[in-house]
Amino acid sequence: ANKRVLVETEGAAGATRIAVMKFRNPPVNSLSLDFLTEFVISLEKLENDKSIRGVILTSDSLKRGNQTKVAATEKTEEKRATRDHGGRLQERPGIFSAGLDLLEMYGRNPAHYAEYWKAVQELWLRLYLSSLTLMSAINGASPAGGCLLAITCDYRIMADNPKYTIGLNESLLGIVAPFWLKDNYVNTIGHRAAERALQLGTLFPPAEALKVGVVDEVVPEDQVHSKTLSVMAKWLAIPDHSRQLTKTMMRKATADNLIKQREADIQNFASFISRDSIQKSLHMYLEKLKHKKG
Ligand code: CO8
Repeated sequence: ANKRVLVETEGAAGATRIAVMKFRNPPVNSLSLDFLTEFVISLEKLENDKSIRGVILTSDSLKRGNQTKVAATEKTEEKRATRDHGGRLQERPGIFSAGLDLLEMYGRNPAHYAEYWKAVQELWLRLYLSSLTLMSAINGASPAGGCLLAITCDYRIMADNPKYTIGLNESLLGIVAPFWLKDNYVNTIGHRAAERALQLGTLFPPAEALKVGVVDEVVPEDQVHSKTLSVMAKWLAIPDHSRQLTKTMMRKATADNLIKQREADIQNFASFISRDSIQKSLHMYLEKLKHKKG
């Protein structure tokens, strides 16, 4: 079967190893139900593997474009590029994750919305409370659910490419981030910055993301992976038990707020997203995505 999450481990067997989870869910690494299911299973395996203490989340450098898609039979590196009108190969900016899959939230029935939302909650809880040291190597656009993945991590490093933006842009789609994701944002960038960024749906380019604190570091694109590995080494020098207890101390109350009312949150999402006005907003947003093509 085609894997949507590639898991690669680095380091010798027996010694502490690091795992890299690479998203590969074309065309835009959206968090479809299948992706979420596979992701959570892979993460659970890593949690249970005593030789793994650190995990890096990154994109398998998806590149695609609005022009003619290159035939799947061509060389691997060409598959992710596109051709311009002259037939020349063009590099397209990368995508970390386009966030929740809009097609899981549009034109489906309430039972589907409920199932999907439960999977989204599960992903967030598992990541936010993970005993592993989690880092995001953000090598592409990271709106909404992409930003969610990143802000559950203990550390974020973003590629210095002004085409990449990160943030919770839900309000631009006519929807509202759930309270627990809002809390995660507040815990990351502070109340005032979150209040403004959430209302405006701000997508921050790297320099601004760094300034507001959505990411911890911005480095040249070709150094994202090596830099993440070297920061990871520093984190792994800390004893696990004290680091884990500290992480729990910082995060437990925020996660408990959701755990206490998961079912109500699911019902709330399913009824909100089913509203005609919300479905209409999503429809318009999807149309806008289609028509921005050149
Ligand atoms: N879900 C499903 N399909 C998507 C998504 C998505 N999130 N994003 C893009 N696509 C589709 C496009 O419609 C397009 O489809 P098609 O080829 O059939 O026309 C295809 O993917 C390729 O997209 P682009 O041509 O736009 O690709 P680009 O490389 O030009 O751009 C981007 C990539 C920057 C990722 C761009 O697609 C984009 O901005 N996408 C939208 C991202 C976004 O706003 N996501 C928000 C999702 S909502 C969310 O995550 C949190 C919701 C919280 C819940 C609220 C509770 C009420």
